[in-house]
Amino acid sequence: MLDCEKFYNLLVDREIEFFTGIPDSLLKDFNAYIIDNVTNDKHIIAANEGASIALAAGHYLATKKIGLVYMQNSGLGNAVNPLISLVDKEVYSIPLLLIIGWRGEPNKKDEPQHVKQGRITLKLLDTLEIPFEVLPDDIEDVKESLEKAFKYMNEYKAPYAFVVRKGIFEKYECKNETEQNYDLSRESAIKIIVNNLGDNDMIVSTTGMTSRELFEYREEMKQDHNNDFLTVGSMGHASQIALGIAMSKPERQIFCLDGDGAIIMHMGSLGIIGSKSAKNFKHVVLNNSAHGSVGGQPTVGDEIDIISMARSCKYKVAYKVETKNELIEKILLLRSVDGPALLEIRVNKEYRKELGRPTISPKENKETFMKFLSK
Ligand SMILES: Cc1ncc(C[n+]2csc(CCOP(=O)(O)OP(=O)(O)O)c2C)c(N)n1
Repeated sequence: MLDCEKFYNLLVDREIEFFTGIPDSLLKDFNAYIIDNVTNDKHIIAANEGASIALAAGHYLATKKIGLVYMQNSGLGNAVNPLISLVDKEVYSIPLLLIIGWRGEPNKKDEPQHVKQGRITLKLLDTLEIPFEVLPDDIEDVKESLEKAFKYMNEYKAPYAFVVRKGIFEKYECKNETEQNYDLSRESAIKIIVNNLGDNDMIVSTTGMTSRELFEYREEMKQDHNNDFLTVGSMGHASQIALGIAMSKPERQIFCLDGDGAIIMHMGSLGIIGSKSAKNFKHVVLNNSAHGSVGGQPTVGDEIDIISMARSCKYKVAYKVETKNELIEKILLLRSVDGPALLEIRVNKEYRKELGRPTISPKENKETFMKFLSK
């Protein structure tokens, strides 16, 4: 296993001073180390993985120094365009070091949304003509690997990648945790929402623990999952799935249960929602100002004003709540008002450690959801 501090020091020895990316559970200890030890002007948790590539490119243009970009392999899709058309050696030729968490590594058990991504990760890097190595788990081997990586990046002025297997980094506990003292956790808010929706109201839930908590609550309540589309992958797109449904099913109320990290990832979608005036579109943002599902790394959810954003994107109404009673009142109101409507709920990032995962497959979920939606 790798000690996060030793790995970080090897990078610093190579003059890496700029870190950016989107968090991943496989990289969470290394990520926590960076959060604790790199100042905010040299570590940017970006909106999405493509934006991280661009940030590292900007850093290089300004300093001639190679930046480090970290991401889960799910994020490679978001990064492909700037990798090919910005930093590629046939375009601006900008070196950067990619650290990619390898979810869905072949022959290791993982969730359905990670299986194909895991299988094609190395092939995808090959196709992108980005040389890579699976990160060794011995620090002496890492030194040699870094030697090779920096030789390549300096000579060809192009990206180089390390693919990181599960369990490579030793545990590192973040010391810079921000205190949160809201009334509600994400899970308790989800329960209140479910309890106050109508039998025919449909939910599209975002990637990560929101979908898992929703699934578990239905199980606990001995309810079926017909009303819920659990967006297990494609982070940041739940609102557009919901909008696509809302536009074609005006007689049904469509609730998107979103996360702050997810709306920030593809924030432009808010403008599209506002422009479409779907009366039945109801956007619920569970704002814990963190990527809660992958380690609780901060988002800018505390700093931006989601309500003003919704209003300026032409949502008809936007509310913000922090307490249980306010939530009950506003969720009922949300059902009755004309949308597009948004409700931001401030929640803590805490979660249940023993939280399970959906036991129905994505295809089963799709089929039962479509059947119920067509009724
Ligand atoms: C494109 C992409 N990048 C990264 C991930 C890894 N990931 C899964 S959930 C998550 C955090 C989501 O944060 P937020 O929307 O705020 O919801 P929370 O987990 O806090 O409830 C991340 C980064 C992913 N699934 N897809």
